[in-house]
Amino acid sequence: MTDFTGWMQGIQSRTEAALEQWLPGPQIAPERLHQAMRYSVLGGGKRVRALLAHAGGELCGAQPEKIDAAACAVEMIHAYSLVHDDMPCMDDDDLRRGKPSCHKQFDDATALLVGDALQTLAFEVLSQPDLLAQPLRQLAMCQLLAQASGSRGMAGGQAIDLASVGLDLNQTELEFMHIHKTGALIRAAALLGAYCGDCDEQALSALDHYAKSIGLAFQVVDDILDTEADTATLGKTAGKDAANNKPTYVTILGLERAKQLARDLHDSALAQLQVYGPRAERLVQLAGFITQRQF
Ligand code: GRG
Repeated sequence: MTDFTGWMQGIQSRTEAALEQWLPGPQIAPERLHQAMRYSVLGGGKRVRALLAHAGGELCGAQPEKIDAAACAVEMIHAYSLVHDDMPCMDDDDLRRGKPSCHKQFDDATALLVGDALQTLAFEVLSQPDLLAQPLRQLAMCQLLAQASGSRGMAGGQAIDLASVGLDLNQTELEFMHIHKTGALIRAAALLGAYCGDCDEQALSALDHYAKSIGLAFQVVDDILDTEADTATLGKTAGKDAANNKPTYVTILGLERAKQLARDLHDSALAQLQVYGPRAERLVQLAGFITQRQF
């Protein structure tokens, strides 16, 4: 096995190349929309969801070329969510991935359309006819991504988030919001990678448990970074949650208990993976990366 950093950079660059291919060129009409889509997707982001898709796929012996499609689809949904989240009607943020957010660089209407078009492009990628030899499995993958993104997944979590401003949520309510808002897509990323390979029920269940725990850990760490890191490091506005009077793991638990929770979730994520040995190594390394990241 290569080192984790080398593996990560390899996945990041192959994902970038695959996204580049899927996104319509900047000279293709309507040029401004395609330029804004490319602006929002390419050249930024940690690609955590693509990494999860590949690590989940490795657990199940999937071919990297197949996983690329799942990774691109999830990254497109993620990019759409960031573009819409930054708009004035939602979180109203001017900075994303270290540059002006899409509606600042272009305009509100374009940003709205960028999100819409990225969402449908994700399903175009995932439904391409020659992706898998098992069409029913591929249909299940489309269904999984749709559920993870929709009102019982990410969009629902966003609705709860918007409604929770100024409220005193308890930890259970906060967890419910994050399981939907960020956790659902993170879970889908790992499982979609696995579906590209050949997984038995036990491996899928271990991966499901891993993805749920690491999805929550991702959010706890995000809350910690929002209080501890600076805007330049994050590439987005730091301290935004406190400024917006939003409940976070840090406001509910305090910094030290939030850090302990991230460690506990990390350990829980790995609990069922030991039996898979080297096949699960990337998942193990990725859990460490997600919980120890600085941005
Ligand atoms: C608009 C339907 C709709 C949903 C938006 C996920 C989301 C819901 C909004 C993002 C707001 C936010 C900052 C959430 C915290 C966790 C998170 C998703 C951070 C951004 O993800 P990273 O760190 O971003 O993976 P990069 O840029 O690395 O891809």
